Amino acid sequence: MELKSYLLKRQTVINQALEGYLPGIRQTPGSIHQAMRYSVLGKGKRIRPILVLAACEAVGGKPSLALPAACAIELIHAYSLVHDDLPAMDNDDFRRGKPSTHKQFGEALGVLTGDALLTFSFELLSRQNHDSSMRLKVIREVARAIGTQGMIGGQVADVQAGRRIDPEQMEAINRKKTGALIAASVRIGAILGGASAAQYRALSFYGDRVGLVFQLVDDLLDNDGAVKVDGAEAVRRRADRLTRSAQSALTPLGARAEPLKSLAGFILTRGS
Ligand code: GRG
Repeated sequence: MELKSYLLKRQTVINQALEGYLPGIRQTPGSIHQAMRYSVLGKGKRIRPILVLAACEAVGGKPSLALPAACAIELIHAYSLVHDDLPAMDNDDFRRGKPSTHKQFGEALGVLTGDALLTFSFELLSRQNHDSSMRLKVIREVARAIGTQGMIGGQVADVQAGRRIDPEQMEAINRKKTGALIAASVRIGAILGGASAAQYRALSFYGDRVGLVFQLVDDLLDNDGAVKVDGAEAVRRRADRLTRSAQSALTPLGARAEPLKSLAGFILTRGS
């Protein structure tokens, strides 16, 4: 399949939906709505929402029904970036080729923008066209992935880690900090697509591995994290192995999982 045009099509749909969901700047208080739009719209690969739609598709669901949830995941990702860039965290002045949110709008609005994106993401998750038990499952899945057992927990462990960190600790941090949201993206796509128990298990396995690969590749690109602990060669080999095992897990899903298979390859070989 032609991944480039698939990605472009999905990115366009997601960007249009995000544009429509986010509150307009004329709505009071305009400043925060402007900062939310600034933080979300524009550049961004949209990997996580694309995974939501592709997982839904892989089990025979209609991707358009999973669009609000896919966008909610992107809002959560944007919130994590906005907060991660704050002076109290990584203190980054630039993000996606422009000044980071707190640099553009000030620190207080930076904190509030992250909070607002997170809050709004749950409103979107509750708004979907699915029955309430499915909605509840999705909300629980997302909340778990980004709470103290997931993204926040990983970030806390990262912030508090000493200089000497062993490979197991590193992997535990990666799994939670970045892997959990990616794995949850795949799982909620599966749930919204009406996955059977076996399909959900296969996609969970896939999501877990792809989530880890995402962070390993990030470390390879930045020459940081796992690369400092294990060396680039070992990290590259591990990422290759994990990708192959993620792709094998898709076999029972047949041709409908082709996009997910290509996406795993894209996550492994991406250059940014
Ligand atoms: C501060 C609540 C809080 C959480 C921080 C995920 C995270 C935890 C911080 C993000 C910082 C970071 C740059 C982590 C490395 C992996 C990562 C999330 C990279 C950026 O994701 P991409 O490549 O970015 O999907 P785009 O811009 O394409 O959306």
